[in-house]
Amino acid sequence: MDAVYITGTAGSGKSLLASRLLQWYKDTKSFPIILNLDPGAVNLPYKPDVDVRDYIDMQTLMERYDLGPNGSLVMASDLIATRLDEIQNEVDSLNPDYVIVDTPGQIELFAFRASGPYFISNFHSDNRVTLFIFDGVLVSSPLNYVSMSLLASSIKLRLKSSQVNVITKSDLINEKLKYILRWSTSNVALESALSDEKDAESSLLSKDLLRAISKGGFIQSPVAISSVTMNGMVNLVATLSRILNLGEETKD
Ligand SMILES: Nc1nc2c(ncn2[C@@H]2O[C@H](COP(=O)(O)OP(=O)(O)OP(=O)(O)O)[C@@H](O)[C@H]2O)c(=O)[nH]1
Ligand SMILES: [Mg+2]
Repeated sequence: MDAVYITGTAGSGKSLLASRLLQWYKDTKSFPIILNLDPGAVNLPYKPDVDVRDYIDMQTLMERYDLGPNGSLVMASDLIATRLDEIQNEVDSLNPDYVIVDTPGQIELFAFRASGPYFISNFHSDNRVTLFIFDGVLVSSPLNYVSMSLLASSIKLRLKSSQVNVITKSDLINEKLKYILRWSTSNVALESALSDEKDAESSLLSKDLLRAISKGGFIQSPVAISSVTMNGMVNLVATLSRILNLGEETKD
């Protein structure tokens, strides 16, 4: 069983992509399942096969500990790791080829607290890969692109997993996609676009950050997709297969 974790900022398209990957793998005659790890999910575009909400109930947490919506989300995220064994057993009993893991919308609760990294390193699978989603609509300026690359690097540092960066909603950004893809493959093009920004201080800081993450080997060209038109999905699935097939040596 291979595990594909889908991470990204709130509303970036994690859940819809999870449902599209599920269908893609089903169409190729594999047996995929979706594990929903978002205790705060209200409406999902798929029916989870295994659901953390069966183990952690936000409403009960709010009432029992007199918490507001944010406090209960923090607590619920911290509790995910405590249910790892039960979730593992439920997934194993289904014996899938792929488990697609949809993670909480508030990425800081999953990646920057202890629970998410603990879950990923202790949940057993043959191979694993993490997707980090760049919301295409948010990365259409060079300054935002660098900020998002920085966030992608810090998620990689925290989750210690092979990572594929993905730009979603490519159908909404049409022309701009070509610039984003140029920045993603050429630091020279990105620095030149940063130089054209009016905000000189942010531009300079972004160039420094870009050089730092580039030097650390964190720069990685994202795969652009649309979960609406399905453009780019072939590339994404091929990239995932390559990493998953490489196996053990790419895990960390
Ligand atoms: N046009 C377009 N819309 C998309 C795409 N991917 C997601 N969306 C829309 O973006 C919104 C958010 O998508 P979700 O899949 O719920 O995003 P999420 O990251 O799971 O959101 P949270 O879990 O709430 O953080 C929904 O209205 C989706 O229909 C895409 O590729 N193209
Ligand atoms: Mg979601």
